[in-house]
Amino acid sequence: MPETRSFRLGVAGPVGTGKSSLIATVCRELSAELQLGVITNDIYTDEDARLLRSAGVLDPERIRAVETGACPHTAIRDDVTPNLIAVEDLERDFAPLDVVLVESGGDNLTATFSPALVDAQIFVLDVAGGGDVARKGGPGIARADLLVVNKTDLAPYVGVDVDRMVQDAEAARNGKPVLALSRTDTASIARLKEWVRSMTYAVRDGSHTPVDPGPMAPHSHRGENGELVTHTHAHTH
Ligand SMILES: Nc1nc2c(ncn2[C@@H]2O[C@H](COP(=O)(O)OP(=O)(O)OP(=O)(O)O)[C@@H](O)[C@H]2O)c(=O)[nH]1
Ligand SMILES: [Mg+2]
Repeated sequence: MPETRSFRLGVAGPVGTGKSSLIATVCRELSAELQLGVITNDIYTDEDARLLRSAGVLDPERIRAVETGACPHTAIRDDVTPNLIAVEDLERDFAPLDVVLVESGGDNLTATFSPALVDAQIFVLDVAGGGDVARKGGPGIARADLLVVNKTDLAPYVGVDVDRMVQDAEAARNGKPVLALSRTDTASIARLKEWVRSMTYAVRDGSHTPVDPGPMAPHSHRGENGELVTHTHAHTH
């Protein structure tokens, strides 16, 4: 890997499952040990970047927003150029960076990163989305490098059995790791930290091969006038 090339780590998952919070946790836990940068993708705003800057866990200049103006899949999968340029600019401005975290705009269960943009990816679900979500599958759930079941502290309030949800997720993943996470559970945060650290070294020494989680199902979005727009995305590999 050239001197200026970081480990690029994607974080995707449905709206509000805790992607920004997870990135803030990684920054808080690892910024003393690794040189970090963050790129956020929001459809219309730079809200996530502002939220992360105000969390005070990383030099605000190392957090940049890409405003995609389109559906999140386009920006992280079909036309990754704006994101790639943002990552490379950050790597150049703060060289050498160890890890650049890229947050996808929140969407549904189908959005995953292209391996042209990231070396590895985390897919984030939360218990509040329902215990059966893990069984619904999809490329992120089945094949992301790490699946996080977040907000386990909320499980008693939403009637979700975390162990069961984790087992369902494991069954869908063919041995790939699943991490039950909560910001109130320090042991789970330690496991997240260890996963990011070991993946950083695996990418650096070439022992990790980026995997494409695979194509997206056709899906729909509300258009600007409230109309339903259904489309698929080209899939090239
Ligand atoms: N109880 C609880 N709430 C959490 C946890 N992690 C995140 N949250 C809350 O969940 C909400 C959404 O978190 P974000 O990190 O903004 O989620 P996101 O996935 O980045 O959201 P979008 O970018 O809008 O898709 C916020 O109110 C967080 O405070 C957790 O471990 N436990
Ligand atoms: Mg966010």
